[in-house]
Amino acid sequence: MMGILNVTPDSFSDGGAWFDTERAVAHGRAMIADGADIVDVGGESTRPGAVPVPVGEELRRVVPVVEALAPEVRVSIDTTKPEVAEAAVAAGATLVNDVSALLWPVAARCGVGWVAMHCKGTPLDMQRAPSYADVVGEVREFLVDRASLARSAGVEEVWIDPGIGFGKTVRHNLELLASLADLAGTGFPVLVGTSRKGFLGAVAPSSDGQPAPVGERLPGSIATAVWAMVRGATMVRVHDVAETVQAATLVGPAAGLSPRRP
Ligand code: HH2
Repeated sequence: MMGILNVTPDSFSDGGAWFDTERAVAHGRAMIADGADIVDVGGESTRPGAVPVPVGEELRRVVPVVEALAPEVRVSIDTTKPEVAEAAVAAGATLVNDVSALLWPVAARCGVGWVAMHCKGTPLDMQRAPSYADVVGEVREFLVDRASLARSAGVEEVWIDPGIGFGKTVRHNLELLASLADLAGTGFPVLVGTSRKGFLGAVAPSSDGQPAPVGERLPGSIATAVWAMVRGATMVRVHDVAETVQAATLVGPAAGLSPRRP
């Protein structure tokens, strides 16, 4: 289980909640207590339309939080900037979570793991009519290509992630979730992040018929996280660690999941 720690003022679901360093560290510790195996620290929102954060500001947000948590839990750094990835590794992070899928040379140089996530476009433009001839095939081909490059460059631990909500329509997200076994079949461990994302609210609207707002997406977040695990994801990236751990603990034995992976 990867717990999400957004040290940002503007993340789509919890912007501002953990922007202060002390509050962020306390929330990281709470997620450890709830069962997070990895805490994923990010200092820049990737929500649709998000404007990039200057490198100095991103460093200021994440480095003290990584430093504080790294002695207590495995920390990943959610960034697309080489300078931030390197500084976070120096502060104790051992995994680079990269939504641009371009930072494998940094992971190779630093001797840490790397997550290649698929994104069509950039957060600024990714939701402007994304289209694919074959979303599952194209995402798989892209990820295997990047993951193989990383392996050849010497990165030993390489994860792949379909990038739910990143340049995808609701239908694309559902097709990718339905075909996770396909990604798992590549042999690379799969990470999936559906937590609180917009497609959950679109598929299962509120009682007034409107898309369910962020605060009403916990059931869908848990259901899709458990689904992902059952269909082959080795790790899920979630905001609500305790709730997802409880669901996985219940479903796990019936589905033949091992309690903690990796
Ligand atoms: N989703 C988000 C951010 N980083 N990394 C991976 N590997 N997979 C994901 O699905 C993923 C990710 C978006 O969620 P969140 O961090 O909660 O929001 P924001 O980008 O607005 O901070």
